[in-house]
Amino acid sequence: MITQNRGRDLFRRWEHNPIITGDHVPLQSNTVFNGTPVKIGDTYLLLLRVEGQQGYSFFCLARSKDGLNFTVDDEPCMLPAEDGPFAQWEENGLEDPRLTFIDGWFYIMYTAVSGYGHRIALARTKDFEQFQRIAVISGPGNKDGVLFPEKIDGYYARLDRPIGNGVGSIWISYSPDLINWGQSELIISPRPRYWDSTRVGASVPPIRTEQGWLEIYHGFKMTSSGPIYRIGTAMLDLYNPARVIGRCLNPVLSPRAEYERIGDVGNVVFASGAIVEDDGEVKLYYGAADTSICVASAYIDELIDSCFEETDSRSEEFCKMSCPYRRN
Ligand code: BMA
Repeated sequence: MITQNRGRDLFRRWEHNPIITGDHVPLQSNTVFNGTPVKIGDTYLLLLRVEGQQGYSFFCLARSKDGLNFTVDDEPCMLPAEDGPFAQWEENGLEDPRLTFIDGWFYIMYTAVSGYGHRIALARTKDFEQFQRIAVISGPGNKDGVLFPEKIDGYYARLDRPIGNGVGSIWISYSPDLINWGQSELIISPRPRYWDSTRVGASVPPIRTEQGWLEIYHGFKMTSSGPIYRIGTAMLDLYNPARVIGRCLNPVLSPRAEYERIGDVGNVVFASGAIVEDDGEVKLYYGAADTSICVASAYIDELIDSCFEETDSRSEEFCKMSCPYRRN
């Protein structure tokens, strides 16, 4: 599908973007954005964040045979829990799901929102009909949880974005059972001067490549008219993903199209998942202006190269620049 190139972005937008808007959702919805994809055989599923007219979000499923033209199911597939241990943490909605297939299950890391703030929660499904909630797996002030698709050294691993002192950075944590998480380490910080100078967070569950774990992340820079959310790439060591071995200098996708510039929250491109096709094409699904869902595409080799361009990014010097607050 690689099509429209706006010149300055490595990712090429599909010419018929946006692929899903509130008009495609057969429910009373305000907007739909930040969907996470999975491909099962020749069927693409997109788990969508739908914001209802009331103002809080929940999840719906959309289906497609080509990854471009989707039909949204008639009923939501996951609503905020109304009773039980999750209800207190989901009373303001479910946001930004990220899907990872591991050990025969599709795991969904999502943001549970309550009056106490954002927490990362974990659910799973085998068939996208029955969804089991597993646990709330972070304290408040944390979101953008993405699960690695393999264990590292016998442990599950995740990236997330806790806020400490107002600084949002990407951290890594490990778990023996997906419930208890620890050994947390800061790995990617905002970079002064750059497009991701104010805040960064994980976006797409890490993609295994020969060069390492490719992480497609988001970052923003604050401006006098608010943040501009862009998408970038980083490469993590395959065996020790706490070690960042590459990071793009330039964003790989920035808001430029009208549907990315204008919406409920303008100047936002925000990815939550990607499909790597057999020929190396990466279809990136992203929310545009918190109002619609779009797709853009690039080749995996281009994305790998973007992590290493224009700098000897494997050097110690680079690693310090990537994460200035880290001590080793
Ligand atoms: C982030 C998340 C996303 C949202 C983005 C831009 O913090 O809340 O859901 O798309 O901001 O508003």
